[in-house]
Amino acid sequence: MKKLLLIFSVFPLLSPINGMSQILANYDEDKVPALILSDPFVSEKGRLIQSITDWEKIRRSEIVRLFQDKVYGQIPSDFEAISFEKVNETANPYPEIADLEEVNITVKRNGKSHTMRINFFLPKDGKGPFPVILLINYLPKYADGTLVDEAFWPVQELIRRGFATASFHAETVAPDIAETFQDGVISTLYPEQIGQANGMKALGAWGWGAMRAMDYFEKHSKLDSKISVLVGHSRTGKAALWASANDPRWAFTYANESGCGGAALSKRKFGETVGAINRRFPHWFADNFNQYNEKEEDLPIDQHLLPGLIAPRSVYYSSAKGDQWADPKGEYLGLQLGSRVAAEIYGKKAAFDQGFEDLEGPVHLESVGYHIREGKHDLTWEDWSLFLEFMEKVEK
Ligand code: GTR
Repeated sequence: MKKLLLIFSVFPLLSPINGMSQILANYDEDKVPALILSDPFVSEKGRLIQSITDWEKIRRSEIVRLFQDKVYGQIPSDFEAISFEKVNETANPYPEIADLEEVNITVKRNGKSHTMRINFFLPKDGKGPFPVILLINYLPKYADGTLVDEAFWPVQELIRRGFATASFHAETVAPDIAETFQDGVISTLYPEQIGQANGMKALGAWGWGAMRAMDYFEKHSKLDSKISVLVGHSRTGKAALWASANDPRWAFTYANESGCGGAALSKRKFGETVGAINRRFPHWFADNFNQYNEKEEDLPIDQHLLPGLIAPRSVYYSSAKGDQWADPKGEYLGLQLGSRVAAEIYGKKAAFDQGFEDLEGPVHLESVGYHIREGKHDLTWEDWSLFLEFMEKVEK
């Protein structure tokens, strides 16, 4: 194996963390170690996996268990009751084109309850049933009470195109703060998760929130929850991928610039590394993930196994050229390798032939798609519109 050398450049946005004077990151392709990645099509007992049955019964569950134990932690799904209450506290910013439903979702378990909130817009035009797009939002709630930042969540455009669209703020399920992330759904409903090495952490909790939103969509008479999309950017892109791996009800999963612990291969150690993310955000991943800080080569899996858990449902990744911290090439490779499950097990036209360096535009295949754009780390209209183009092609 090639010897790993790090070039020392300092990621400009990071400040000293946990006593480290600086975060060191590699941005030199020549310094990326040779990759040894586990084969999606060979089971732990050495069985060759070629059929849908063997994939779903043997290999898929092995991979889910490894991601759960070593990377993300559990998403417990049991509870005793769920109820939905419309609250309508905020003025509808788009009364001409959309109806607004603000919904409190209350879940009960072991005599305790947790309430999360979704903000939900339905087109006024047409009877439906409407396809639905859910964004897991992690931006702080807007102080002026506004529900929408159109640059990030383009509600008007989505409504005009005939979608219903909802979002929830990550913090209504689990705060995005290392000291307090448990003070939501985790300590209230699932306290036994606390302290387990593969216990639920913030990314899993946000994924749990997406599942509860889907529980609401499934009961809604104006929605076609079969055409459902789960969208996340960056940290919530990671959460969206893990949620969709656990919940087959999402027809499309779109992770924008989800980087380390999301789309990108950890073993490349390019840009953000496992150690860097675990030190900066100790509340996101399972405690076990710390075992691989500066030891990514020891991981028994890598992110190329994640798209296969979503197959044959559609999965879409996007990157930005100015977001090298998220390792665009590692994101592309993760999807290119990961799409082999859709192609070879499920027979989808999902084989990525192009190398990352040869890309000339978006790659939109039967159930997988990718684009990279100019600019920096952000979820923009360009990202949304290219994803919607992909979706239209798949739906045809
Ligand atoms: C980055 C972080 C990423 C990513 C992102 C975000 O700085 O290192 O892992 O999740 O922020 O959520 O915006």
